[in-house]
Amino acid sequence: MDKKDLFRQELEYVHGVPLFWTIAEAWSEVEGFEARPDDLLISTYPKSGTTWVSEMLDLIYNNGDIEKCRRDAIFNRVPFMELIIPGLVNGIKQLEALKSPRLVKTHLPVQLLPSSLWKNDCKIIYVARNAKDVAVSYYYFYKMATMHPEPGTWEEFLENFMNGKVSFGSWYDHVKGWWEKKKDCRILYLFYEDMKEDPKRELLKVLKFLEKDLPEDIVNKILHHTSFNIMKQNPTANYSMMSKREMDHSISPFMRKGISGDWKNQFTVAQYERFEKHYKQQMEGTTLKFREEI
Ligand code: PPS
Repeated sequence: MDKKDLFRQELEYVHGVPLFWTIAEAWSEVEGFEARPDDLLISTYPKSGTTWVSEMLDLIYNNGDIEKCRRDAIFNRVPFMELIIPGLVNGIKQLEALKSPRLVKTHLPVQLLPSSLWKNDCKIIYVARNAKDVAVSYYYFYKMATMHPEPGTWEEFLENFMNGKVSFGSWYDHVKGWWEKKKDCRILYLFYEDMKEDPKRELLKVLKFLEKDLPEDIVNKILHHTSFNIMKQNPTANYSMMSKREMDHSISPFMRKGISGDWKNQFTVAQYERFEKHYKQQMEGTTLKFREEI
């Protein structure tokens, strides 16, 4: 296959959810993923704090040993399960090669999760972020990460986001689907905004969920190492080890702003009003509530 064909292609639908076309092509391989009982799944809608919580978890698993966590780039330490791009990456094969206990990243909506993760009753940490900040972060990510189709203008992208016509589908379905699932499964549901407000409180929740104790000084070390400014400088956490063909940080850095409420700098008043109306309809009847700034 000609490599240039991989990039900036239209998304393909899998059971109604738009995905990178290479994932859609390899779907049976994704469905066949073999989970292990001690896998920890990190599940998020894109741009919701995946890398942040992944770095935190790798540090927890390594008792705060910073050097050990510099052994490789975050996308190799915590493989992106469903990401299959011929000649570039295969999350399923990466995971097969990892020793237990594994950290597994996914952006799949709950209904598309490979069944072995449910059969093995794997623990899951889900991180959700408010829709408007996700939309903004996703727009800049579409611009810099060429596996996505061209984003078009912000106005056009926002329209597609609202209609679920972006990679991994509807934000609304994703956050609600996983919220419902937490009633029956071992899911710790976290919010990006809570992590911004009080990272220590949220890290302690993670430790409790993992039934793990760490001394206070290690907890503080992990918090320092996972602060936005430190992660932004860390080549093994900031995606600078990804090829420029795949991610061009000169267009927009992966570690962009790392704040809550940036949507205020992007939405026009008209866009805000339209979005709010649509949001109310989409989120009607759910107990799931978001904060939009800290
Ligand atoms: S991805 O590509 O979907 O896995 O991206 P993801 O890691 O989920 O989200 C990227 C956004 O998270 C911000 N980020 C952080 N914010 C605060 N603190 C820390 N440590 C941190 N690490 C990553 C990152 O900057 C992206 O958000 P924006 O708003 O674009 O800055």
